[in-house]
Amino acid sequence: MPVLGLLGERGHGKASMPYDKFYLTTPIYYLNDVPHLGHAYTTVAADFVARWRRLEGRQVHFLTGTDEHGQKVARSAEAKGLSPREWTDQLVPRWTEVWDALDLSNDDFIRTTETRHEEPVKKFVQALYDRDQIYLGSYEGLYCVGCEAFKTPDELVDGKCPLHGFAPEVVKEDNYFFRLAGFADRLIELYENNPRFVMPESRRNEVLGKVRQGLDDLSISRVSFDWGVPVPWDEKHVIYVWIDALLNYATAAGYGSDDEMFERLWPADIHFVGKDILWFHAVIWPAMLMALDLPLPKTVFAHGYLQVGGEKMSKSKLTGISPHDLIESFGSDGYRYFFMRELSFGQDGNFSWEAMAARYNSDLANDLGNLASRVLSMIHRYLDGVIPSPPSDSEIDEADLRLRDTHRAAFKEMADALADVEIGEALKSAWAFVRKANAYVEEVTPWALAKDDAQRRRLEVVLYQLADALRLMALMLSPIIPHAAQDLWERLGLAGAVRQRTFADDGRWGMLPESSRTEVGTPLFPRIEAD
Ligand code: ME8
Repeated sequence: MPVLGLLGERGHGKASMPYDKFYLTTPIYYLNDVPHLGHAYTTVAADFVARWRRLEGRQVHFLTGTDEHGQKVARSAEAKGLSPREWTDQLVPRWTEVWDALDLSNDDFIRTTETRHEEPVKKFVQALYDRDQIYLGSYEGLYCVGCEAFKTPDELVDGKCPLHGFAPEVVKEDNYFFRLAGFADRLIELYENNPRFVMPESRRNEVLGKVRQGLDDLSISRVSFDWGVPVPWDEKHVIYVWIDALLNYATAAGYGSDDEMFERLWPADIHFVGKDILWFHAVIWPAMLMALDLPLPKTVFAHGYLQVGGEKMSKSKLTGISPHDLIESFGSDGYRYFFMRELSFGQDGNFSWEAMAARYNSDLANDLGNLASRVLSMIHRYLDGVIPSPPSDSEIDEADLRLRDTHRAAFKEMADALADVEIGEALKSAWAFVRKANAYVEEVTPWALAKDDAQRRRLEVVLYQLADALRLMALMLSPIIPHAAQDLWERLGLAGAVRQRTFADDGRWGMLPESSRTEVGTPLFPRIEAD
């Protein structure tokens, strides 16, 4: 992936920016309940990547939304004594308010009950039928409403679904089937020829191994309930909720309604999903697209599961803590940073209040927050809060060059890590720069320089460097801590929104304008006390 804007002070000026779209998605979440930490985990990760790509100068399209059809949602509505439509209409704001509180920058939010989705879904399924990719058959199987999927006996533990803890229901119906079995060879070829189609690699191997064992055709309609999109040629049936749901990625991009938009956005560059739903995204979804000769998404990235208190994921524990509780204590920046930094993105990971407070205090309050307040206070004390002129090449010494080199290396490592969706690694790299800037303060001791009039210009040079370092941090950290980054940007006397800048325009040293008026302000990240 080209890294636009990897420009040091010896940079080459503006990179020319071709139209370079980046379309990324989260799963669309079931509206059977309110969002929990697990849903927020995927969504924040996607937002981090979306914001980073925008700073790279790409035309980002970031989609999230809600999955509203099917038995799972219908039954939760029934339990509340509401129609599915009333229930989902009530629930959507509960999701969007959490996304707002977490500063999500999504460009679109799709609900599968919208006409812009339902009509194109019918078109897609009709096109499959017209190509003889769908036939009527009968099915007898075990259906888990929690997963909204049929289960084979070997997928059950003591007769129960291991993810949901209850026994699936026996279903016997006439269903329409999609000829999935016929796609096994093409899918294997896809995984073999495109190592990045399923990431990380361990997941790709899992999928490959399973598909090599062969595929069955897939039941794609249901007749026993009606909360769904009707099968266009046989309206007794509704389309299986997963077929309906997967299509959101295409319908939201204009499939079946806006050809010009679809042409521009499709295929998706990356679908972020949890490992629980990898099979649908890595097998069924590409087969559906192949069946209509449509381009395939470039990457499906399946991350691990978040656990609470070190125990195996339990839904009641996970839903016991709402994202709001954590945002209240740590702010949305603290929330975003913790989950992205602490957990290795591909693997399962743990949440605890203790770990979150420790990480917040060490990285945000100490490393970054203290650096900002020290630097801004010294500029206030020694230079009346005004940014001096940038140093010329001859005024730069070895210590200054090492700071700049650390920035360059950290930025490149961060960009490379994000291109590989190694989210925790990206933040580790960024913090190498933050820590180096703290070490530089100790090395150059501005307070000692301030005592010696002969060192006046040297004092200006080091404080300029430090203020400029804060500016570069605001830019490269704005995708993960957007509030604090904007705050820092403004305290440095910079105008406008840092999220609208680009690495190409602003990623070099020496771009902090002379005479900017800075402000010290309150701590960016007030320390959190242990209890
Ligand atoms: O599966 N840790 O929706 P869903 C990390 N509607 N992520 C978690 C998690 C955990 N403990 N629990 C949930 C559906 N997630 C379908 C998707 S897409 C076309 C249709 C996240 O509401 C993770 O991304 O059950 C997982 O894949 C998703 O929520 C499941 O959300």
